[in-house]
Amino acid sequence: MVALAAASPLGAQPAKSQLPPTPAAQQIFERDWVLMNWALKYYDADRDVLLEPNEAQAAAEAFRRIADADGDGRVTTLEYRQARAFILARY
Ligand SMILES: [Ca+2]
Ligand SMILES: [Ca+2]
Repeated sequence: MVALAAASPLGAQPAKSQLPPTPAAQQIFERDWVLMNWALKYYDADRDVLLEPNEAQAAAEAFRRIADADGDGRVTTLEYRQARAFILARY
């Protein structure tokens, strides 16, 4: 048997020019008022007291930088709790 994986042509699917904003970013804040207050305070760029998808995205990225203590790119439940406590105490 011969593997021909490298020879397969590209599929007919159109390339996506951009990714849609992840709803997950907003859910993080809708679920937790501590994080929502923090996000609105620092990332509500247009000051309408609503966290639009782009603002939620920026806030989620900032939160991940704060929370991901071991820098593996993932926020575990423990890291999430510690970051939430940190934000609650400091902001
Ligand atoms: Ca806003
Ligand atoms: Ca981590």
